[in-house]
Amino acid sequence: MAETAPDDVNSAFTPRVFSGIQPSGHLHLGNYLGALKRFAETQNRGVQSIYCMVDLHAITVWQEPADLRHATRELAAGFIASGLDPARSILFNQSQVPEHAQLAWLFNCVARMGWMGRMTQWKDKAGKNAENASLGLFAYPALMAADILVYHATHVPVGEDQKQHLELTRDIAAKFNHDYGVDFFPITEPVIEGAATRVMSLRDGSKKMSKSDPSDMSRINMTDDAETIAKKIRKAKTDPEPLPMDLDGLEGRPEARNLVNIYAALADCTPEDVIRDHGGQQFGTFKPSLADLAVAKLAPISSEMQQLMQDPAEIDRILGSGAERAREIAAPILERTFEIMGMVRG
Ligand code: AQP
Repeated sequence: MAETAPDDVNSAFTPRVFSGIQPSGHLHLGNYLGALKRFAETQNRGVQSIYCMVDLHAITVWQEPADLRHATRELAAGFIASGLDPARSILFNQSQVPEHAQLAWLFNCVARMGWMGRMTQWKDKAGKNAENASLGLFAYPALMAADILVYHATHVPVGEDQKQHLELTRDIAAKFNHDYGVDFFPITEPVIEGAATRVMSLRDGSKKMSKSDPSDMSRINMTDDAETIAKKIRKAKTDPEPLPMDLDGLEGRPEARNLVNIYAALADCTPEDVIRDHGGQQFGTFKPSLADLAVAKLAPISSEMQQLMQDPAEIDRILGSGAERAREIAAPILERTFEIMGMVRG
């Protein structure tokens, strides 16, 4: 990870937060704890916040058009139900703001092939079949850099999995500034904090919880009902030992650590607090407590999402109005980028 930017590098920029989520499937607990919940907390601290359904990212792998449309609206509903207020934050759909794709092209000409080839997400998703992966999947991190820098965003709250892409965003900004002799783009700070920056699969403590995991039992979807949530937690993989009496005792026990971290993030406490209150318990006792907590926290969000989804036209209106506000910030920054690069703008 690139070193934290010295304060003076970003002092010329208004503090501004940007982040996005792909509408590539159902939202899950990892997206909620690693992203959505923290987005709402940031907004509530009064920082200018811009959040986006990154549909251009989603199509780097195949999406059925009807599913993409549904997932985009469902994701917007998830943002709002998790506490994002579209009047205070800017909430929109990436493809409605063409400046993202335009700046991404410019960054395709700044980023180096070698940088992209080293991205672990590219290697994981393209796997052994790189010849058949889309060009968009390879260039994904340059689009992500454009998403962030087209707003001169200074901070990006993300889960641990996005750390390397954020580092590349900083590299692109630094190379652009250096090549053109300007201090035009901020060196954006990743904000990766809290107990649930990497929520793991419920079936395998070494893999992150993910939309694309073929096993639905590996994740808790934000649309799961109470019974399904309880069943998935009951069946979550664990070891036969009780919970340890201190945090060191979680060493080498990734599944136990994952459940403790999930509990802490849902209860807004620390893993130490969870061990203090539940240390020594068998999973037969701890899992029902965790299931009750998860249902209590997620059920209101899921029912609000369902309610919002009854009125897709209203969701589209919210996204359209967010896109207009987003363009007011993005358009002049893109225009200035063209000028710096020497394009004649008439
Ligand atoms: N397991 C996770 N724990 C914590 N945070 C997570 N995030 C994703 N998974 C976890 C965070 O959610 C935000 C949006 O992620 P995304 O949907 O844009 O991309 P992703 O990371 O690729 O999510 P998935 O679920 O793993 O999707 P697929 O399976 O399609 O690749 C980001 O802030 C991410 O850090």
